[in-house]
Amino acid sequence: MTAINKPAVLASPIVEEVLRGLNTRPRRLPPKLFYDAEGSRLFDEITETPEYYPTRTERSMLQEFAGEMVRQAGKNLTLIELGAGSASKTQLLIQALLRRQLRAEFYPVDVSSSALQGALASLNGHFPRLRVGPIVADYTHRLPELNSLAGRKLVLFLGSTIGNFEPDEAEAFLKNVRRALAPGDALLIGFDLIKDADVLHHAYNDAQGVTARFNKNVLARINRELGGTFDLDAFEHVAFWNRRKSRIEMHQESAYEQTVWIEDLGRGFHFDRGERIHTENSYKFNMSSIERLLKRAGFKLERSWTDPRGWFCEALGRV
Ligand code: AVJ
Repeated sequence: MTAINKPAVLASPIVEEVLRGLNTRPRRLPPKLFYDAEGSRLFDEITETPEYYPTRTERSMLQEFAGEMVRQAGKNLTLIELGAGSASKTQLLIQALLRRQLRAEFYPVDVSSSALQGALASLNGHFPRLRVGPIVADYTHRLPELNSLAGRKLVLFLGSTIGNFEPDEAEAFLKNVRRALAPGDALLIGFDLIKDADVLHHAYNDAQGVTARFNKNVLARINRELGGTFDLDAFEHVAFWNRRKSRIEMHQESAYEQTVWIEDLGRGFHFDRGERIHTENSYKFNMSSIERLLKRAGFKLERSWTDPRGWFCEALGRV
């Protein structure tokens, strides 16, 4: 006779973080919660808006400098990309790499399996000399084991994703990356630079409201995955440049006093009118903050590239 087990309760992986974040004052939700399939799609849509300059700027820098970047990184490279998303910019580095070496391995790591599937689909057929090993993982929690990989490693952390970390977390995170690497390995990391406040503001308040929808998706996701009852029209997208802290802040602001029930947490959350949930920080850097951060994490800033407007920086750190 076949034993039938009781069905296990599959807790959504976001339960803990949502509970913790909504219990904290001021309330906050970690930005990685944006990136379910819908959020990853919305992020890609943000990158197409005229106001959101980082992706376009970084892409044009990779178009121009990918050859120099991989040459600087060294011979016989294995690529690991943290937060790969759809990996559309990475193709430029892969192309440059495959001009210099016959074969290469590429390990894209992301929390979103749908984004990785997209990455795989877009690489498919274009690079017959490339082996791709996608890894679905929350790399902020635990880095994949890199010791067993062959050759010199180049870790890519593009798009200024590092800007989502608090300064102390950024340092701790990069220290972890460095510990996973060996002497001679390298890190190519993108930083969004401090610039005109208006340019920054509009990049996170685009006229079509794509960023607002992206921000709201975190509430929609709680509704979908945890049986939440957020009224999406009762919260407003708020994003502004905090010059003192050198960061863009994004929040959801409760339009009026309300209580939101979340079924899987078995309780309601009361919001005052005007109360905010802090959903993201996006830190902006300058050359000295970049150099300091890399140095503290144990990397030597070996070389950096910027665009003509000085809006974005690609830095090569060496272990
Ligand atoms: C993917 C973290 C680089 O901070 O600019 C875009 C995410 N948030 N618009 C950023 C984001 C709002 C983005 N990063």
